[in-house]
Amino acid sequence: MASASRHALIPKPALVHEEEGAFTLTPTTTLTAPPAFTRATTWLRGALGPATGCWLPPTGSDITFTQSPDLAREAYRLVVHGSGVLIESADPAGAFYAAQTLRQLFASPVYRTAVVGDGPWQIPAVTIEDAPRFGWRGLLIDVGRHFLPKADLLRYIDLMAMHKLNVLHLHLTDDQGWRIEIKQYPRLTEVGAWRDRTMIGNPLRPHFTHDARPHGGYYTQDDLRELVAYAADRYITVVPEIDIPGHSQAAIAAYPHLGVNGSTLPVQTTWGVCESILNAEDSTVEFYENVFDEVLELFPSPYICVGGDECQKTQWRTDPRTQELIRDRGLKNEDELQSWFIRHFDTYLSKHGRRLLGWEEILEGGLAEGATVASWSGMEAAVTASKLGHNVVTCPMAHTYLDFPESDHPDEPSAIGTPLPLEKIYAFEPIPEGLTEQQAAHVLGAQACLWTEHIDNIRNLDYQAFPRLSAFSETVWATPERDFTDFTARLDGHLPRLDAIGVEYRPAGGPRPWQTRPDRHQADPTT
Ligand code: TNX
Repeated sequence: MASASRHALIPKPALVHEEEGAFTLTPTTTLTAPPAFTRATTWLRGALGPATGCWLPPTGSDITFTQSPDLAREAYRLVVHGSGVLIESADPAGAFYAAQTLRQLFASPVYRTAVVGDGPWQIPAVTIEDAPRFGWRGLLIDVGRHFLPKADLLRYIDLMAMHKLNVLHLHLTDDQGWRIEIKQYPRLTEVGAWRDRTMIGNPLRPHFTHDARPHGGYYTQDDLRELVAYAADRYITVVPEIDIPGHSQAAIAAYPHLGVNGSTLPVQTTWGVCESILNAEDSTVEFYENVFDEVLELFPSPYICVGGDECQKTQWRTDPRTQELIRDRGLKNEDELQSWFIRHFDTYLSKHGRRLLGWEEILEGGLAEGATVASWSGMEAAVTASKLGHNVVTCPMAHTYLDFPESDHPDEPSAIGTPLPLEKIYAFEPIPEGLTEQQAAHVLGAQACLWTEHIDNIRNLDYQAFPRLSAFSETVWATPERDFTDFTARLDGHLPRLDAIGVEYRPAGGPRPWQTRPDRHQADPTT
């Protein structure tokens, strides 16, 4: 434990044993590895080279990667001694995580992108044995509410990899924006990716207003192929989300025939849950099958998220044609219609060898056979679904929503949710109480969520994400015991790494003075 604190390793490895001596990296240090581990070694060379000038030529074996089939999936053993480094893992992902840990053993300037000092680049002799607790170590980024430029998303993939996270849940569509190019339906991005203005502040508070700035953006299919490949090189799976049948107003704005009464709607400019919902015509289902055909081609992920959350069913309830469809299909009510929708895509996805992921509301009218459930309002849906034998991912908002403010300090920039301090996210336990061992095995893992209604730029994204994401990484990677004092001691050594990268995390002392709430500024009094 003491040496884990000394090396400030985050997430904390399962076992750290300090040895006598130290290893020094020099420009002549060599590296050898089996071809299967090339991704990890390519990454390591690119991670150590720029700041140290040591590029690890393959002409010797000072640093040796070997394949040890006895180790578990994603596990590694890392031994540093005076004359070299030995890394063992069964699979390439384990080798990659060992490489991440190895980088953390160096002083924090190793995270810079050019040589700013001469070293020496010395690391202490140590033996580390490590393996993840969960297979789903996720982060959701909502690029629908505010578009995040591709370069920033690539940077987040690197930050996730640094923390040994392995699932990027990309929330690509919502009422306020459609962010993925679909060749067959160009208006989804021509129209759906842009809005005229944006609500500032929380709709539940008395003083909200609008800015007067258009907002938008989208990823081309080549951008997405690049993101997926960049993530795969870092053992991160990108799980795309196309939200249906609610949260679809941007799509309806682009193609009004998808909506319930065919009337023209703008891309939504306010926050909160919209009334608009897709109609349940066969033609709409076919439209989305065509969309998903392109999505599947871009994203090799075994899981595809179809949303299913926060569907206001008023329009379905009051629309005669929808009521007729409900009767024709032998359904009882609107909840069953939603399940009919989701079941259709469950069948579609399993036909294509994929699995459906949906938010907990997909439980409402009966759960589709192959569905995995993301439990977000709390842990109840995780309990229900795992008792039904379905896999679940837990992301209860009170414990994992990084758009929630860190404190109730008036200068916190976020404007949604209740405070989620560092200590609370660090204490998060991904497995709900009251499950048998067999039911608990359905918990694939957990994810933190960066919803972006109130996060319109990368500086605020950094501020909301860190260091809470560092704490979260430990809840999904490390063994279940938690020691917040030990964590904060390691965090003291971890923050300089984030500084070296240029991450504008929230300092422990409180909000950065220039990051006051956006609704204090930019308000256009005429709207
Ligand atoms: C709930 S979580 C939502 C999101 C919001 C978020 C804000 C979920 C499935 N729906 O649409 O962005 O709260 O915290």
